[in-house]
Amino acid sequence: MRLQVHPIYDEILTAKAQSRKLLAILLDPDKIVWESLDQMIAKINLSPATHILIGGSHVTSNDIDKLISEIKKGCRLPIVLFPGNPSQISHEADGILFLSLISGRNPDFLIEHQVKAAPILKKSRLEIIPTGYILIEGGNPTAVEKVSQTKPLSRTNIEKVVATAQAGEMLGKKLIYLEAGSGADLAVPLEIITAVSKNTDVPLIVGGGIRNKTGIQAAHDSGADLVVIGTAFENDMHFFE
Ligand code: 1GP
Repeated sequence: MRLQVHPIYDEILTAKAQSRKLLAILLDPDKIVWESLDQMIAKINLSPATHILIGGSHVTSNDIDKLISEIKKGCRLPIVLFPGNPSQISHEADGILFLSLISGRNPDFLIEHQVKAAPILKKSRLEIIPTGYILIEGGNPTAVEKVSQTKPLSRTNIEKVVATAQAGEMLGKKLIYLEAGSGADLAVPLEIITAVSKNTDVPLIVGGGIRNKTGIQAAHDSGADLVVIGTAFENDMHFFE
């Protein structure tokens, strides 16, 4: 039988209970500059990051295993998969956000990919973290919107976003991820973060379009337990200095 251990999730719960804010750097395997990987790992080690997420909406790289094992040689942060589809599963990682795109109505992203992934995950040692993934309008069409062929929730319909997050929680999701989309013009509105955080109990991840320290701070202050930074670090390795 698969031994169930949850060190990553337990640590997120502990951090939430202690109001200790978390930060993840999202790495897209397609955008890795291998020649400067060591330098990038050194920058991650000097940053306030607590987690590394690996994945993207449409990753074509076959080097996810290699990337993770290289990172592990020089960095002790937990590595969590953030996959756009089951082809991005790597047994080298520590855990996986087992995402269901609950803001959308595309069955492929609600359950089909998960059905395909389940037998693979059942045999793996990855920590599986069921996550309700909620896409919010980010001002421009983002990759996740295009790939999933779903409409994001309106930035102004806070009630609908809260109800979606609550439904996710009631369905047993252990995390809620509010996503504006990678490279979004507009990050998730702070009012939405506040409302979801006040009206749900599970830890809250927020990402998409956050490109400076003020944005990170504001998301944390509004109730995000873990903020995700992708593009800003990808464009500038010195971002956290
Ligand atoms: C995307 O939330 C993450 O899924 C990060 O977004 O690339 O805009 O930081 P950015």
